[in-house]
Amino acid sequence: ASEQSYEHIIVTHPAPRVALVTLNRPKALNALCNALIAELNTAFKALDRDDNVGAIVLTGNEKAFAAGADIKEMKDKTFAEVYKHDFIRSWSEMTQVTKPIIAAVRGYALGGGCELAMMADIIYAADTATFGQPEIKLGIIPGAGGTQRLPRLIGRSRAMELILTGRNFSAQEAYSWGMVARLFPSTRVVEEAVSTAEQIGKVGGLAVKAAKEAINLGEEMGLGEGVKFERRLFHGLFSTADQKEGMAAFAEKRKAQFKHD
Ligand code: CO8
Repeated sequence: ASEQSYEHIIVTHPAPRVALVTLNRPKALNALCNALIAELNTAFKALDRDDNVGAIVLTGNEKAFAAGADIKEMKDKTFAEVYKHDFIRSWSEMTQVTKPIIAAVRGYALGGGCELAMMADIIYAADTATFGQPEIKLGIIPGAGGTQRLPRLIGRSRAMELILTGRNFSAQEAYSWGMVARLFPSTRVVEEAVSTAEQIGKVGGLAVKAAKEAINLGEEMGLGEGVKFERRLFHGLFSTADQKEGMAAFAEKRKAQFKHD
């Protein structure tokens, strides 16, 4: 249902209820041009609506997840242009997707590429992947959430150092700081992400949606409000068929068959 052909991305369905979105501008190391971001947003919207999709994996290729915003496309832009059209704002549409997104990062995830990975809900990385926010070396700063998400993920001092110097950091560093959930050999990272997405696709879709919503909205709230919001969502799930099925299956010692409603 969400099949459509694109120029800069490829959308496939490698496992039940899993969509795999592959960035496909290999000659430019998946530099994120406007057309690519527009396609990505269209694809994510369609997949979010598709009842046959439970979770999404986002990847690039072995050499690059994405080497950042397209520098050649933006180098001559003026302040008036970027301000008038609110350049980069459309990038954050990815954060409106309600289904889980797992970024499977191989190769370079630099600048906007690192920011794109951080907009995902889970990051799996190849042990050879390279992350970085090199914008400072181009006379700019991260513009797609890097100054906000990186410190929240790895702590203020580390994020400050990385963003102010623009030095790359390794997958091992990203893993030891908690930004990356799991490391794999490069040849396995996508299949592992797909396998996790498949697992997520099997449990109740409404509970998955509520869990993601609680975690994400909680980040914008104080602890007390967040816990209360969580409890309201928790209460709401008692109105779903999946809650009745999940608990009945436990009591009857059988496997639950979730219908995602
Ligand atoms: N933009 C445009 N083209 C790129 C980019 C990029 N970010 N990265 C690589 N390319 C192109 C190269 O120009 C080259 O093209 P060509 O063959 O036509 O010369 C091709 O991809 C292959 O790249 P290299 O020959 O450079 O490959 P190497 O293996 O020698 O080097 C590197 C790989 C180290 C990753 C190198 O390509 C590099 O440093 N790239 C730029 C990294 C960078 O600075 N990224 C940050 C960009 S700024 C940014 O993302 C701002 C984000 C702000 C929020 C969003 C804004 C839109």
